[in-house]
Amino acid sequence: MGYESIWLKRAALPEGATAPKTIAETIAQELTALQNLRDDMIWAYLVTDALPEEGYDIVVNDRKADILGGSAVGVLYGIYDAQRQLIVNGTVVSVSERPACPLRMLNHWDNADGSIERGYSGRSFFFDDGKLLIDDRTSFYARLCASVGINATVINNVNVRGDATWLITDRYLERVREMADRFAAYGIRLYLCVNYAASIEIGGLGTSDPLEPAVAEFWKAAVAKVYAKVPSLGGFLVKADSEGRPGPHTYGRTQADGANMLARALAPYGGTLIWRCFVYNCAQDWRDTTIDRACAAYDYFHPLDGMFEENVVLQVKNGPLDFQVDEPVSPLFCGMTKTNLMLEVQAAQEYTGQQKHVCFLVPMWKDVLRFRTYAYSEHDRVEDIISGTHRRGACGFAAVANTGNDENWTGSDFAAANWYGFGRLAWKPQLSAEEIAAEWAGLTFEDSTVRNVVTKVLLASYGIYQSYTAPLGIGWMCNPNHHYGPNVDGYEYDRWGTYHRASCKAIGVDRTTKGTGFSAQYSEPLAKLYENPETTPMKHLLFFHRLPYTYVLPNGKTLIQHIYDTHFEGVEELRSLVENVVAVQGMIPEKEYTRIMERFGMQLSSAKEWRDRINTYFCRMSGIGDAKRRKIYAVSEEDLVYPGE
Ligand code: GCW
Repeated sequence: MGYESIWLKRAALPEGATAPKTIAETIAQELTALQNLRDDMIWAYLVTDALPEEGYDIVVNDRKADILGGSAVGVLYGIYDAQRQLIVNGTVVSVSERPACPLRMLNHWDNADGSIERGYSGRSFFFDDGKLLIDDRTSFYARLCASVGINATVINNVNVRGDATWLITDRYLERVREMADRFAAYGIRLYLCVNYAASIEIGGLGTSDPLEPAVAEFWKAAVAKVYAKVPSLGGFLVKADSEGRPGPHTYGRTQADGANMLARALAPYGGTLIWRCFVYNCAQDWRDTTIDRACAAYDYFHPLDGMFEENVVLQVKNGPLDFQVDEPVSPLFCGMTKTNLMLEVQAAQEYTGQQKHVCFLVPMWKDVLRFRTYAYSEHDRVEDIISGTHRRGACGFAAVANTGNDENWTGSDFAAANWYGFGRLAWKPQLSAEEIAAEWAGLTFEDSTVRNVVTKVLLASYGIYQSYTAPLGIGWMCNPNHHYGPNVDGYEYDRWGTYHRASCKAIGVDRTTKGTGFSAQYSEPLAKLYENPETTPMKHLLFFHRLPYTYVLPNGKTLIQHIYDTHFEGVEELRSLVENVVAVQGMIPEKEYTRIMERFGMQLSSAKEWRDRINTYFCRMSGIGDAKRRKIYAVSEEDLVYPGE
């Protein structure tokens, strides 16, 4: 086929299998794949009303296994579970599974011309040159998604421009339907991103004011046309009033006005309107220390809680800024108890090494999911909220996808574990990072030593990446625009609201009530905890506080020494991680091994660059030397002091 079906490659489809057109055909193919994995067992399946729609039970009795599903999709998920068990463990045991999040969705930032915004794995396999691509890869993609329980996908970029604005018109709808049918055969619903200003750009109106009846009429007619052609469409995803995209603010209207107008057009067809909360002022003056981008989403949306239509879901990025290596959880999860919420994370490694660095994000996502919001008297974790525990309407979990048309789908072989892990967590947030890493390694590699090494590499990778990049939750410090590699002041005097404000004495933005007031957006006791550096989690210390380099951390080190130590140690830990993989060279297929080593080479040189730039910058800035006298590029030893010596 010219490309690899990564973690399912050992669940071989029947010889000559063609893209399934219905879910029944998919089940038949996957049952054969299952049979091929274990042909001495009898596999049977049944759809039963006794189970929730997407749920399944596997009941194993000696040599017979019954797969019961609440629907055909439930059965399919059960079959994938059995395949997984067989590949990873060699046996299958009885299980009973129900998905946690109702919506388990990928967001692709693919443009109609075939480029991918923040794509690190080649070009789009959905679009090329203004056309929709539908081929075997479409179905392989759906297979991979369905195998981890992903049930929704948005194929076009949230920045909807040019041709993509026309996806909801006759120009594309025939092909959109074909695409939707391909996905439906795997239980996946297609969603589209729409251009909020479509009423102007394709509707010929002079406005996209949500309260203007002609605008609502435009959308009603557009949606009617879309559903006449593509009845299975899940709905729309919208980025409005964000980074130059149009939105209701232009007309002095609220985010709720905009979202509700579109939601009403979708409601008669059962469509869902997903509206992003990534709204902030991206034309800030760096001189103005009173504006804090971190506050923006909550400031805009919290006053609107309870004012959204039932078929609106607000999609909230995990942190208040933008997919940095580590951010505190968005306070919107504390303050929107009357609104359907969806969590958005980024599997595409925009700020986490761009799929050149190994960075398994599941441990970070787990922290977000486990986060207690204190917004409810019980079941108040983010994972409860996005599972719809407190709401009737749709809720869920979305990841910005990290795929492209590279042979291995994700550029870095290890990055596939983030795609895989996202799906597994959306299905079952209680799975541990260790379980997910071991599952993925077990599915992807055959040798048990390799599986162990890979699991270890994945689990260590996030902490290592964190240690050699921007310290203690402060974020950014990367090169502007493309966001790869270190540049401490890259965003310091820019318009994006992303400042560290380092001086010769201190670093950080005071986001307590004495500063920008961001900490007060959280429920108690969180607000109080974040108010004080001593009770703020160390990994987010510089997100909330401005502190002197001599501040003593809970680990007994000064802030500056901690920066030096983590940066030196991070690179050394990375080196030893690479050595672990080198040690199993002969046990990994050569092509994969070569690819992995190439990426490690890039990661190592980039990690060193991060280490030296960060250490040197803060050494020169603070005039404080490294107590351990390691190599830092201070201009002159005479410039430095060594406190306590
Ligand atoms: O992280 C930023 C990216 C933009 C992206 C934006 C968003 C799609 O740098 O490329 O645009 O977030 O999430 O909308």
